[in-house]
Amino acid sequence: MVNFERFNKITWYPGHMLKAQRQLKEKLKLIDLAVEVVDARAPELSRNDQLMDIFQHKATITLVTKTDLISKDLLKSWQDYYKKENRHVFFINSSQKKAVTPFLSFLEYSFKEERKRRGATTPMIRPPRVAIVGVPNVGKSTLINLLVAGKRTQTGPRPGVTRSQQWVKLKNGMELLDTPGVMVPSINNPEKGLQLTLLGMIKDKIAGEEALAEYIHYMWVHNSDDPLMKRYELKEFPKNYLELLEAIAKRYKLFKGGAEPDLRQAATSLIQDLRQGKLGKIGLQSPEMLVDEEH
Ligand SMILES: Nc1nc2c(ncn2[C@@H]2O[C@H](COP(=O)(O)OP(=O)(O)OP(=O)(O)O)[C@@H](O)[C@H]2O)c(=O)[nH]1
Ligand SMILES: [Mg+2]
Repeated sequence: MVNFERFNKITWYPGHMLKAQRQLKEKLKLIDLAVEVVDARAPELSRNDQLMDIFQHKATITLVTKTDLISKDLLKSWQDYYKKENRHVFFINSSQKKAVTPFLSFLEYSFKEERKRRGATTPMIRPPRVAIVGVPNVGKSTLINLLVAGKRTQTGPRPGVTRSQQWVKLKNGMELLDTPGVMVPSINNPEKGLQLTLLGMIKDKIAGEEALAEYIHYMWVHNSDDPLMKRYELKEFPKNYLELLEAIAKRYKLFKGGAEPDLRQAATSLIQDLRQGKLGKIGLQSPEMLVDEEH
């Protein structure tokens, strides 16, 4: 069992995030609609309420990305959950180019609804402007490239790829603002910090690869289904994360100098396998867990 208290509180709020948040406030008057992008593996955990406070008087829609990384059942539970909550939530898997057409229609529809709500009667004389916001690495820039059908923004499997705002114009006239991902300034719960790091939203070195490996081992102890055993050809479940890392080092032939297993390399491989979906479809949060947290 992991004692989370012994893990340090995780904080990753470099200067560029503070600047990004300030620049969003400065641009607020120009923006008609905000799209809050979150990760399907933990849609509520990957929200930044403080960032979204900036848009409290604007129309906002939530886009859940990376639906390919969770099971169909979990996806269905989240869809049902948001329907009941009456929230504007759209789900997408960025590797399916077709998925973008209904989202674009949804954006246009949301924009028209917002104008109606505000009582606007005259035609719009300037293009609608949409800010794409959220925590790092959720797929904001990837979404923009999909919508524009070209490589206009920089993307990558690391947090903090986008460092400055960038406007991108779509064929339908809409202007999208790509923005740097912004993390909450401080995460009080160490377990949540580890989860956000596993989702690639915080740099690994802050928690440390071994701590992340320990958390992955803990997750599997609590999971009956076991792709981990198959992937690493394990005969029995490792008693602790060090045993797991040793087994991975042997499986991948990761040795330091002579015969000593390279546990750090093994931890890096484990984290990579998890993120690339090689250990199965992994959701870190479900609607049921939210209910439990409330009680
Ligand atoms: N599996 C999967 N990967 C995705 C999806 N959308 C984006 N990605 C990947 O997620 C990683 C991060 O994507 P980005 O678009 O750079 O994320 P971002 O939100 O702009 O990140 P920052 O600029 O760091 O804030 C990239 O490796 C993308 O290929 C998706 O729907 N499914
Ligand atoms: Mg980006």
